[in-house]
Amino acid sequence: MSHSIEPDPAKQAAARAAVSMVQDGMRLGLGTGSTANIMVRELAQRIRAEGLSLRCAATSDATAALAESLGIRIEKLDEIGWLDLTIDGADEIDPDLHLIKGGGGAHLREKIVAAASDRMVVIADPGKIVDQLGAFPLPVEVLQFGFETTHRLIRRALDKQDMAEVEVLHRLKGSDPWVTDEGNWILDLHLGAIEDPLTLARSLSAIPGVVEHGLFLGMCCKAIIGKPDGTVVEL
Ligand code: ABF
Repeated sequence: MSHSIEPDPAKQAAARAAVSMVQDGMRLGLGTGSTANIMVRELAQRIRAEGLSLRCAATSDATAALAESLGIRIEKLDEIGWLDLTIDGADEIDPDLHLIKGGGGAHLREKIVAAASDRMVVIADPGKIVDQLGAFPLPVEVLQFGFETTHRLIRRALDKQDMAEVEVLHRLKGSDPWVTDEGNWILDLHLGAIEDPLTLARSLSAIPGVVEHGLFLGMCCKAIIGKPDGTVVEL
């Protein structure tokens, strides 16, 4: 007997609404995380039911494996070149559709894929909506080479922006460093609130050794928020 776990109805509603935007012939970016996983399953069903012909790139090895297991062929982003639509999850969404992403550790590839897309649509449950970004720790992917130096430079950048209290924690998996799909490590910045996301983003990007941070500013064109009753709201 198989025990299937019912997906969260809010995430499912958001995922289904986003998949309804997909049209035959599209080039798609497939996001990462539990909501994106539901989206990949919904997409596989539509492909099977309607015989859609799509070209798909994935934002993580995990998403690629899931998609392939459901019969969706995954190509390298560079083979496709440019994407019509990327559908991805988020950790926080503010009123301007600025995002924190990377709780799942995939924000580097997620940002590259989103930047190569005409449209990036975020799917989420209502718990992801915030007035101000920052309660969710901001992930920063950092090269292993010179890791402690990069850590110190991030610390210094935060101090200069009056954020001396912010904890900067090396993300672990058990007692080992969390390793991203690109072989890097992650620092999580426990900011509490981000007063000026753009200045913070610029200062982090300016540090050698920082590969990518999880602030997605001005990249998302629409957020589809599913509700537990199965309806959605678009922001
Ligand atoms: C990815 O997965 C992320 O960038 C974000 O960290 C996370 C959201 O996951 P979930 O949908 O499981 O909340 O999209």
